[in-house]
Amino acid sequence: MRKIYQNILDAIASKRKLLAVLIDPDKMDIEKASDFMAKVNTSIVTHIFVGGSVVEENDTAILVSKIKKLTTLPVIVFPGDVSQITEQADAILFLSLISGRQPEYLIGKHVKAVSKLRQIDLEVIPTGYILIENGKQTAVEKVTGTQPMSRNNIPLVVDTALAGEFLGKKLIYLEAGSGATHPIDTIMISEVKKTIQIPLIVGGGIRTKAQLWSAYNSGADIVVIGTALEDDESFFNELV
Ligand code: 1GP
Repeated sequence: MRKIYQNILDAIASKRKLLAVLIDPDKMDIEKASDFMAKVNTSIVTHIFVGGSVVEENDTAILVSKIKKLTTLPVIVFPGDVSQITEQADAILFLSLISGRQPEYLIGKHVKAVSKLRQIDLEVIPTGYILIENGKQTAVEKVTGTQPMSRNNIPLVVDTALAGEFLGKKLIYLEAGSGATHPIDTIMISEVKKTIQIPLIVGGGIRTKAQLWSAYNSGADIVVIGTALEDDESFFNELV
């Protein structure tokens, strides 16, 4: 079944906004997964992203397998590394870090991933991943050794997103970084959205319902929330 991307397109065509909760296997206590997923299932969350910058081998597979038993929502690998690919999931964001100039994160790890991907039935969704500076160094910067793009140079970010689309990416992900101090600026979201035809994901530093709605109103098709729900599960009460 390769329907995750098509379902995203269908949702956008019918003007439905999508919300992904990001679960980091390194931070989620597997014993608490049932309670967490019960809250996810009664909220407006539409997708589960699983991944992290630094995750122990097999932790992603164990967590995804557990989550799949606890929800009918699609589970998508958002990998920090090749080792996080697991056939238990429904799809993978095949991320190319197009804000950076590090060959390993533009094509190197992708080649390494193929031997695993060709053996399993995982929907592969090519994604242009754009890291924007947010006031503090993010895990993505440290792990990848790349610089984020300036949040003040919106034209360059717009051109980068469109270059990603021209390269054949199916999604663009504007990322402020996990736990970002400043979420992606609303003007940047709207300028990118105006320019690209493919769906737009926005994540990093979104902690309130107001920030969520301003991302949607600016043009985000999918918003990703991780830290805010990890830190305070009562935030789910606002997402029903
Ligand atoms: C990080 O965009 C995601 O990759 C989510 O960020 O943890 O800040 O919500 P937060």
